Amino acid sequence: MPSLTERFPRPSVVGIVNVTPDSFSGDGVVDPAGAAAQARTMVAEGAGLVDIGGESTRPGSEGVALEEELRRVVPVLEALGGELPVSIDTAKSEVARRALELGAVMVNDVTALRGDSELAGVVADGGAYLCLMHMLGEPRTMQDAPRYDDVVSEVAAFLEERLAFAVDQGVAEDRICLDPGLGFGKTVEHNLELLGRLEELVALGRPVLVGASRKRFLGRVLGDPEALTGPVSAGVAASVVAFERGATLFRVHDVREHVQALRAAEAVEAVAS
Ligand code: HH2
Repeated sequence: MPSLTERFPRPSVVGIVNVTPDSFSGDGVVDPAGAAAQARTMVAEGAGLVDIGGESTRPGSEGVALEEELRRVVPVLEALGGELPVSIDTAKSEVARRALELGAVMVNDVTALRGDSELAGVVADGGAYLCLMHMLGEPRTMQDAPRYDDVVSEVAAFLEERLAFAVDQGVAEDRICLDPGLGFGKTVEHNLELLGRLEELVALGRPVLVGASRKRFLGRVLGDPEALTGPVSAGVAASVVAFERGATLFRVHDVREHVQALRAAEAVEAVAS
Protein backbone atom coordinates (compact mmCIF):
# COMPACT_ATOMS: atom_id res chain seq x y z
CA MET A 1 0.00 0.00 0.00
CA PRO A 2 1.37 3.44 -0.90
CA SER A 3 2.30 5.91 1.83
CA LEU A 4 -0.24 8.58 2.73
CA THR A 5 1.71 11.23 0.82
CA GLU A 6 1.90 9.06 -2.30
CA ARG A 7 -1.82 8.29 -2.17
CA PHE A 8 -2.93 11.81 -1.18
CA PRO A 9 -0.39 14.32 -2.51
CA ARG A 10 -0.38 17.93 -1.33
CA PRO A 11 -2.92 19.45 -1.74
CA SER A 12 -5.69 16.84 -1.45
CA VAL A 13 -9.27 17.82 -0.71
CA VAL A 14 -11.31 15.62 1.63
CA GLY A 15 -15.06 16.04 1.13
CA ILE A 16 -17.25 15.87 4.25
CA VAL A 17 -20.31 13.61 4.16
CA ASN A 18 -22.20 13.90 7.44
CA VAL A 19 -24.83 11.18 7.83
CA THR A 20 -26.28 12.97 10.83
CA PRO A 21 -29.41 14.97 11.66
CA ASP A 22 -27.51 17.48 13.83
CA SER A 23 -24.17 18.52 12.28
CA PHE A 24 -23.15 22.08 13.14
CA SER A 25 -23.32 23.40 9.60
CA GLY A 26 -26.73 21.87 8.91
CA ASP A 27 -25.30 19.87 5.98
CA GLY A 28 -26.22 16.41 7.35
CA VAL A 29 -27.98 13.99 4.99
CA VAL A 30 -29.70 11.02 6.56
CA ASP A 31 -30.82 8.97 3.58
CA PRO A 32 -28.12 6.59 2.32
CA ALA A 33 -28.78 7.20 -1.38
CA GLY A 34 -28.51 10.98 -0.86
CA ALA A 35 -25.29 10.66 1.10
CA ALA A 36 -23.79 8.32 -1.51
CA ALA A 37 -24.78 10.74 -4.29
CA GLN A 38 -23.16 13.60 -2.37
CA ALA A 39 -19.95 11.55 -2.04
CA ARG A 40 -19.90 10.81 -5.77
CA THR A 41 -20.41 14.48 -6.62
CA MET A 42 -17.55 15.47 -4.34
CA VAL A 43 -15.15 13.04 -6.03
CA ALA A 44 -16.32 14.26 -9.45
CA GLU A 45 -15.53 17.81 -8.27
CA GLY A 46 -11.98 16.80 -7.39
CA ALA A 47 -12.02 15.42 -3.84
CA GLY A 48 -9.28 12.83 -3.32
CA LEU A 49 -11.18 11.28 -0.43
CA VAL A 50 -14.62 11.52 1.19
CA ASP A 51 -14.92 11.46 4.97
CA ILE A 52 -18.15 9.77 6.04
CA GLY A 53 -19.35 10.29 9.62
CA GLY A 54 -22.41 9.20 11.59
CA GLU A 55 -21.77 11.14 14.80
CA SER A 56 -21.74 14.92 15.16
CA THR A 57 -18.88 16.26 17.26
CA ARG A 58 -20.11 19.86 17.25
CA PRO A 59 -19.63 21.82 20.49
CA GLY A 60 -22.16 20.64 23.08
CA SER A 61 -23.00 17.33 21.36
CA GLU A 62 -23.54 14.15 23.40
CA GLY A 63 -22.42 11.40 21.01
CA VAL A 64 -24.45 8.51 19.59
CA ALA A 65 -24.74 4.82 20.47
CA LEU A 66 -22.84 2.22 18.44
CA GLU A 67 -25.98 0.72 16.88
CA GLU A 68 -27.22 4.10 15.72
CA GLU A 69 -23.85 5.07 14.24
CA LEU A 70 -23.67 1.76 12.35
CA ARG A 71 -27.26 2.23 11.17
CA ARG A 72 -26.30 5.60 9.70
CA VAL A 73 -23.01 4.84 7.97
CA VAL A 74 -23.16 1.18 6.89
CA PRO A 75 -25.91 1.70 4.25
CA VAL A 76 -23.92 4.59 2.74
CA LEU A 77 -20.77 2.48 2.52
CA GLU A 78 -22.81 -0.36 1.02
CA ALA A 79 -24.37 2.01 -1.54
CA LEU A 80 -20.87 3.13 -2.57
CA GLY A 81 -19.74 -0.49 -2.92
CA GLY A 82 -16.07 0.34 -2.35
CA GLU A 83 -15.92 2.39 -5.56
CA LEU A 84 -14.72 5.67 -4.00
CA PRO A 85 -11.78 6.47 -1.68
CA VAL A 86 -13.49 6.72 1.71
CA SER A 87 -12.39 7.75 5.18
CA ILE A 88 -14.59 6.83 8.13
CA ASP A 89 -14.98 9.58 10.74
CA THR A 90 -15.41 7.59 13.93
CA ALA A 91 -13.92 6.97 17.35
CA LYS A 92 -15.47 3.48 17.62
CA SER A 93 -13.51 0.36 16.70
CA GLU A 94 -16.59 -1.56 15.58
CA VAL A 95 -17.65 1.20 13.17
CA ALA A 96 -14.09 1.41 11.83
CA ARG A 97 -13.90 -2.36 11.40
CA ARG A 98 -17.16 -2.51 9.42
CA ALA A 99 -16.15 0.49 7.32
CA LEU A 100 -12.76 -1.02 6.44
CA GLU A 101 -14.50 -4.28 5.47
CA LEU A 102 -16.75 -2.22 3.20
CA GLY A 103 -13.82 -0.58 1.43
CA ALA A 104 -12.85 2.48 3.53
CA VAL A 105 -9.12 3.25 3.39
CA MET A 106 -8.74 5.73 6.25
CA VAL A 107 -9.92 6.10 9.84
CA ASN A 108 -10.38 9.69 11.03
CA ASP A 109 -10.45 9.61 14.83
CA VAL A 110 -11.13 12.91 16.59
CA THR A 111 -10.02 11.32 19.88
CA ALA A 112 -6.58 10.42 18.45
CA LEU A 113 -6.86 6.83 19.78
CA ARG A 114 -7.75 7.95 23.33
CA GLY A 115 -11.35 6.72 23.18
CA ASP A 116 -11.76 3.09 22.17
CA SER A 117 -8.77 0.96 23.19
CA GLU A 118 -9.37 -1.45 20.29
CA LEU A 119 -9.30 1.14 17.54
CA ALA A 120 -5.52 1.17 17.07
CA GLY A 121 -5.53 -2.60 16.47
CA VAL A 122 -8.34 -2.34 13.92
CA VAL A 123 -6.42 0.35 11.99
CA ALA A 124 -3.14 -1.58 12.18
CA ASP A 125 -4.68 -4.93 11.15
CA GLY A 126 -6.64 -3.29 8.33
CA GLY A 127 -3.53 -1.50 7.00
CA ALA A 128 -5.62 1.69 6.98
CA TYR A 129 -4.51 5.29 6.83
CA LEU A 130 -5.14 7.18 10.07
CA CYS A 131 -5.86 10.78 11.02
CA LEU A 132 -4.96 11.77 14.59
CA MET A 133 -6.68 14.99 15.73
CA HIS A 134 -6.10 17.23 18.73
CA MET A 135 -9.05 17.98 20.99
CA LEU A 136 -9.00 19.59 24.43
CA GLY A 137 -11.69 17.95 26.58
CA GLU A 138 -14.72 16.41 24.90
CA PRO A 139 -17.37 17.81 22.54
CA ARG A 140 -19.96 18.34 25.32
CA THR A 141 -17.78 20.78 27.24
CA MET A 142 -14.77 21.61 25.04
CA GLN A 143 -15.75 25.22 24.33
CA ASP A 144 -16.10 26.12 28.03
CA ALA A 145 -13.17 28.54 28.37
CA PRO A 146 -10.35 26.48 26.79
CA ARG A 147 -6.90 27.53 28.08
CA TYR A 148 -3.35 26.94 26.90
CA ASP A 149 -0.02 28.51 27.81
CA ASP A 150 1.10 28.19 24.19
CA VAL A 151 -1.55 26.53 22.04
CA VAL A 152 0.78 25.64 19.16
CA SER A 153 3.49 23.96 21.21
CA GLU A 154 0.89 22.12 23.32
CA VAL A 155 -0.94 20.82 20.24
CA ALA A 156 2.39 19.83 18.67
CA ALA A 157 3.47 17.94 21.80
CA PHE A 158 0.12 16.16 21.95
CA LEU A 159 0.24 15.12 18.28
CA GLU A 160 3.83 13.93 18.61
CA GLU A 161 2.85 11.77 21.59
CA ARG A 162 -0.22 10.32 19.84
CA LEU A 163 1.86 9.60 16.73
CA ALA A 164 4.36 7.65 18.84
CA PHE A 165 1.49 5.79 20.51
CA ALA A 166 -0.11 4.83 17.18
CA VAL A 167 3.21 3.58 15.80
CA ASP A 168 3.82 1.64 19.01
CA GLN A 169 0.41 0.00 18.49
CA GLY A 170 1.47 -1.21 15.05
CA VAL A 171 0.13 1.49 12.71
CA ALA A 172 2.68 2.24 9.97
CA GLU A 173 4.02 5.76 10.47
CA ASP A 174 3.86 6.55 6.76
CA ARG A 175 0.09 6.03 6.83
CA ILE A 176 -0.60 8.65 9.53
CA CYS A 177 -1.57 12.31 9.23
CA LEU A 178 -1.95 14.90 12.01
CA ASP A 179 -4.65 17.51 12.56
CA PRO A 180 -4.70 20.52 14.94
CA GLY A 181 -8.46 20.06 15.43
CA LEU A 182 -9.64 23.59 14.71
CA GLY A 183 -12.68 24.37 16.89
CA PHE A 184 -12.14 21.45 19.26
CA GLY A 185 -11.50 23.16 22.60
CA LYS A 186 -10.14 26.38 21.09
CA THR A 187 -11.01 30.07 21.16
CA VAL A 188 -11.03 32.16 17.97
CA GLU A 189 -7.49 33.31 18.78
CA HIS A 190 -6.28 29.74 19.37
CA ASN A 191 -7.61 28.68 15.95
CA LEU A 192 -5.98 31.67 14.24
CA GLU A 193 -2.67 31.04 15.95
CA LEU A 194 -2.70 27.38 14.93
CA LEU A 195 -3.32 28.38 11.32
CA GLY A 196 -0.73 31.15 11.37
CA ARG A 197 1.97 28.96 12.92
CA LEU A 198 1.04 25.74 11.12
CA GLU A 199 4.67 25.23 10.03
CA GLU A 200 5.40 24.16 13.61
CA LEU A 201 3.02 21.21 13.18
CA VAL A 202 4.27 20.44 9.66
CA ALA A 203 7.75 20.24 11.24
CA LEU A 204 6.64 17.08 13.09
CA GLY A 205 7.29 15.35 9.77
CA ARG A 206 3.85 13.95 8.97
CA PRO A 207 1.27 15.36 6.53
CA VAL A 208 -1.07 17.83 8.23
CA LEU A 209 -4.84 17.83 7.69
CA VAL A 210 -6.76 21.03 8.36
CA GLY A 211 -10.52 21.30 8.88
CA ALA A 212 -11.53 24.96 8.96
CA SER A 213 -14.54 24.58 6.67
CA ARG A 214 -17.62 26.56 7.79
CA LYS A 215 -16.44 26.59 11.41
CA ARG A 216 -17.81 29.18 13.79
CA PHE A 217 -14.48 30.93 14.44
CA LEU A 218 -14.60 32.12 10.82
CA GLY A 219 -18.02 33.70 11.36
CA ARG A 220 -16.76 35.30 14.57
CA VAL A 221 -13.66 36.70 12.84
CA LEU A 222 -16.08 38.47 10.49
CA GLY A 223 -17.68 40.29 13.40
CA ASP A 224 -20.61 38.16 14.58
CA PRO A 225 -19.79 37.09 18.16
CA GLU A 226 -22.74 34.64 18.19
CA ALA A 227 -21.99 32.97 14.81
CA LEU A 228 -22.39 29.18 14.79
CA THR A 229 -20.92 28.76 11.30
CA GLY A 230 -18.58 30.65 8.97
CA PRO A 231 -18.95 31.45 5.28
CA VAL A 232 -17.42 29.35 2.51
CA SER A 233 -15.22 32.26 1.40
CA ALA A 234 -13.54 32.55 4.81
CA GLY A 235 -13.04 28.77 4.91
CA VAL A 236 -11.35 28.86 1.52
CA ALA A 237 -9.06 31.65 2.75
CA ALA A 238 -8.17 29.60 5.84
CA SER A 239 -7.35 26.58 3.66
CA VAL A 240 -5.12 28.64 1.37
CA VAL A 241 -3.30 30.09 4.38
CA ALA A 242 -2.80 26.54 5.67
CA PHE A 243 -1.61 25.33 2.26
CA GLU A 244 1.02 28.07 2.14
CA ARG A 245 2.28 26.91 5.53
CA GLY A 246 2.59 23.32 4.33
CA ALA A 247 -0.75 21.58 5.01
CA THR A 248 -1.45 18.57 2.80
CA LEU A 249 -5.12 17.62 3.33
CA PHE A 250 -8.15 19.90 3.55
CA ARG A 251 -11.36 18.54 5.10
CA VAL A 252 -14.15 20.63 3.56
CA HIS A 253 -17.87 20.82 2.86
CA ASP A 254 -17.49 22.84 -0.36
CA VAL A 255 -15.24 20.77 -2.58
CA ARG A 256 -15.39 22.67 -5.87
CA GLU A 257 -14.46 26.01 -4.30
CA HIS A 258 -11.54 24.50 -2.41
CA VAL A 259 -10.21 22.55 -5.38
CA GLN A 260 -10.21 25.71 -7.50
CA ALA A 261 -8.62 27.90 -4.83
CA LEU A 262 -5.94 25.34 -3.99
CA ARG A 263 -5.11 24.86 -7.68
CA ALA A 264 -4.49 28.59 -7.93
CA ALA A 265 -2.37 28.59 -4.76
CA GLU A 266 -0.42 25.60 -6.09
CA ALA A 267 0.25 27.38 -9.39
CA VAL A 268 1.66 30.35 -7.51
CA GLU A 269 3.87 28.09 -5.42
CA ALA A 270 5.11 26.27 -8.53
CA VAL A 271 6.47 29.45 -10.14
CA ALA A 272 7.66 31.06 -6.91
CA SER A 273 9.72 28.15 -5.62
N1 HH2 B 1 -14.15 18.56 12.27
C1 HH2 B 1 -15.38 18.02 12.46
C2 HH2 B 1 -15.54 16.63 12.46
N2 HH2 B 1 -14.50 15.80 12.26
N3 HH2 B 1 -12.19 15.48 11.83
C3 HH2 B 1 -10.98 16.00 11.64
N4 HH2 B 1 -9.93 15.19 11.43
N5 HH2 B 1 -10.74 17.36 11.66
C4 HH2 B 1 -11.76 18.25 11.87
O1 HH2 B 1 -11.49 19.48 11.88
C5 HH2 B 1 -13.08 17.73 12.08
C6 HH2 B 1 -13.26 16.32 12.06
C7 HH2 B 1 -16.55 18.91 12.63
O2 HH2 B 1 -17.10 19.25 11.38
P1 HH2 B 1 -18.36 18.50 10.73
O3 HH2 B 1 -18.06 17.07 10.46
O4 HH2 B 1 -18.81 19.28 9.54
O5 HH2 B 1 -19.48 18.68 11.83
P2 HH2 B 1 -20.17 17.68 12.86
O6 HH2 B 1 -19.10 17.09 13.72
O7 HH2 B 1 -21.13 18.58 13.61
O8 HH2 B 1 -20.87 16.62 12.05
